[in-house]
Amino acid sequence: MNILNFLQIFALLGSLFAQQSKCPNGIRIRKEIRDMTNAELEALKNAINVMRSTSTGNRTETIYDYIVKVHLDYVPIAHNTPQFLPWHRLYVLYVEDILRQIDPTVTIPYWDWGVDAARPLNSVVFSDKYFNIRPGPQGDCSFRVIYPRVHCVVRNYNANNFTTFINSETLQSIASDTEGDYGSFRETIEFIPHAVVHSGVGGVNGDMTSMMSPNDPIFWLHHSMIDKIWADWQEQTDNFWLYEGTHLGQTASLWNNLEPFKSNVWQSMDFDSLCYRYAPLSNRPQMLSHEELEDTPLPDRIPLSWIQMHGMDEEKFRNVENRIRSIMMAQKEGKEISREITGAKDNNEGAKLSSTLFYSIAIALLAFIPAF
Ligand SMILES: [Cu+2]
Repeated sequence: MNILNFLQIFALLGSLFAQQSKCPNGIRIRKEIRDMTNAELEALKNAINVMRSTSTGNRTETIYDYIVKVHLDYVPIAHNTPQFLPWHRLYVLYVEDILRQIDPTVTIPYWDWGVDAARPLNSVVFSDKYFNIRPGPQGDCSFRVIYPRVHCVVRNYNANNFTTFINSETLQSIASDTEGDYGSFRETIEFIPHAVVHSGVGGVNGDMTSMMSPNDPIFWLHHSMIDKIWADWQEQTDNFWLYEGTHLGQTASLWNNLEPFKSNVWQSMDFDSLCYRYAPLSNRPQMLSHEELEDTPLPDRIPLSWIQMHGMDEEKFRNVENRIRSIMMAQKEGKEISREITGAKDNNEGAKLSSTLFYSIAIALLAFIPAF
């Protein structure tokens, strides 16, 4: 056994031990929304409704509205930056903590829209088991919100012509990429799979299409899914602590603070120590059959207004979009999927090995210190 193997085993034992000892209240299991019982779904809806009816004391603002405002206030930090994934990880966790103060049994489920890619509107997410917000430009007044002005939540899609999403096959190619570049991974996820759901559900002038997207409760399920894809990617060999580097002129450091959460990126990376886990989708076919793939149209292109609202470079965005579309086209034709899904890599191989070693040792030490 060489020293690297030894350190890896040591780190693995350490992280298991660490998760047990750091989580005296147990580990939260986030299920796929279809795997929740009716009682679990009701408990989640009730807790969200308590947030929506509890005032913060600031005029008509509720706790729910306040949380929407947090998202709006941190737009430049949390979008089109390396912090996109860690910031939203802590944001979902923050809301889950509030929900659990209302009902300690609640966790935020994820919505695996990859499974629903071909027929998204058949998902339980769009049924009254969850929040059945009816589509239309006027909004659904069973769900009222106040930012940026008092209105009824809008999902402005057309049920006869709803976009498809990025399917599980394509997501798996993205999440199993071990070429080791966080910057390309983050960009691929944020640009396309993330945006297609926001823009598809929100449509023109819908809440999910805006920076007030958490106004629509579907946001939590969607961002839980985005976080799960990142967690799946982190669990690939050597990917766990990948973050640092210079990407698109932005310096990404594990020591960067993630305001307003009083945490830095490093603390957000290790989801074990944040005391939650994603349960895999139970016993359901995740991959579409070849016939279904052939029948499924490609997702709609992301409107220019979305790209501009996020300050993203249109050419770069369309390159990523075209790469994903060509992979989906190849699937339809029954070809092998390319592994080169996240495109050009930054050159950070050297940094990768040394940081992996460093963090293996760091986790192991952190895990064992409390034992003495
Ligand atoms: Cu966001």
